[in-house]
Amino acid sequence: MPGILVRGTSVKMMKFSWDNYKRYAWGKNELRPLTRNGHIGNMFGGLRGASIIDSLDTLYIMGLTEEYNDAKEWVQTSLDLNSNGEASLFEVNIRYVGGLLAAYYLTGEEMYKNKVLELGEKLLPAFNTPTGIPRGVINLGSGTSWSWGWASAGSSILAEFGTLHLEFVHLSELSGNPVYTEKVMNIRKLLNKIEKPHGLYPNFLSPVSGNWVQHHVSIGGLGDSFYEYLIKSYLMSDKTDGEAKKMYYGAMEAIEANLVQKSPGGLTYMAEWRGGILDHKMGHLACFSGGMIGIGADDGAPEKRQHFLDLAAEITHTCHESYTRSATKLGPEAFRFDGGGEATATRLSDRYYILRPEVIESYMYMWRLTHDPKYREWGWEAVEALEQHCRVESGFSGIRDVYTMTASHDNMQQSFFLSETLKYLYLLFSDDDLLPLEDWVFNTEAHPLPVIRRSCAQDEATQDKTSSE
Ligand code: DMJ
Repeated sequence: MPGILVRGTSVKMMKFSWDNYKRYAWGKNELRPLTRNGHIGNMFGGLRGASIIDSLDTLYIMGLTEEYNDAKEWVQTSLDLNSNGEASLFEVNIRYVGGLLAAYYLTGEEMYKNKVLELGEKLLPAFNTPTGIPRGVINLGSGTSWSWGWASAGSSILAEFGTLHLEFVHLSELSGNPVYTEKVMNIRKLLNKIEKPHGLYPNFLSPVSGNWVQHHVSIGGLGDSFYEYLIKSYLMSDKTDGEAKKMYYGAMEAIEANLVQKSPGGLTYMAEWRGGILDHKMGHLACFSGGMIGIGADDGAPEKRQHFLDLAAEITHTCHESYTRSATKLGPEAFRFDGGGEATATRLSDRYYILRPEVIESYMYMWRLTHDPKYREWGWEAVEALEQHCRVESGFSGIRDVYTMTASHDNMQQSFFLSETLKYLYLLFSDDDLLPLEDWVFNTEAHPLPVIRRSCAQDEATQDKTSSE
């Protein structure tokens, strides 16, 4: 299937998702495509329009101009940042801050810059803890923050406080206020210093004592994007952030020594680690790691470069297997390598697929890095499966069981389907010079942020020095 045709298909899928969102859920956070209404939820603290903010860059990149203009107008006239609810710091950061930053950098529209700086300021009180490690939930009006009720002993989550760096560095760049960078550098410093079991980073940390609360390690949910942001911080700094680089390759060494496994059938996977005991399970979320290891290959030790590329390809292959081994050719939320099966969900509760991007994300990176046509073939398989099983009359919906052909839909068109899944599909079938990886890093919600060039930073520093003399 020629790339140009599939690219066109991903644009049509975006337009279909967007049109239905616009028609039935305009201004709400997500579309409920079966009941044809909007969903607000409680993740964004009263902020609205998550699907709009998450879609701005995808619409712009795809050349859906009319749709992009509608989205822009909504941000201009209706995005109200004076909300007073309880928000997930992580979700607001990756979707709203990331989405507005990307829209600004792609279009140069000052309005996005003003909005994102206004929002950024509202997030700062979350860092007012004894250690400076933010708590997970913040009231955007009062600034009060607290930990998730479900997180053990009032702890903060590694994947949440470890997934702020890219956006916060850009907030400092745009505002000229170093406070954002200081906040995330403080998190980095603490993580660098603290003792790590076998060099691993557990998922729960106390924002009060700065100690680990539990020894559960995962490259999937609760841990995932912390590792992603280490290598991407290094790349986004024009390869000047040596600390991020060191921590990333150190973490990779520990992950390889403790978590990477080979199944009897020859599939490479990342197990989870619970105080030294391995759980032979891999979440869909962990499938982003194929792409991450791929983009980190080049800057590893010279003798490890090929090894990292091979590992990235093996993990991506395993994740593709989790798709091919299901009836629908979509992958489950989590798959296991024990109990007789390989790369399949054994528990009923793990069989769902909610339009997540991670597997397609790794196809996109691996395509860019290798140009092996299999990654485009796999992307096309995913398009066909999405069309067959997730398209409903008024949008796209997640499904409850990837192993049965009679789909039971979950009635939710997640905003990350528009920001990530469809964008990565589009990029997979585009030329490499569209958002080249040398110039852009994608935040964990697929919002592109520019590499901060050393020469620009130096020029600015010199200029500042000159003007203050
Ligand atoms: C997205 O919001 C982000 O990719 C996040 O890092 C993980 N979860 C979803 C997509 O699955």
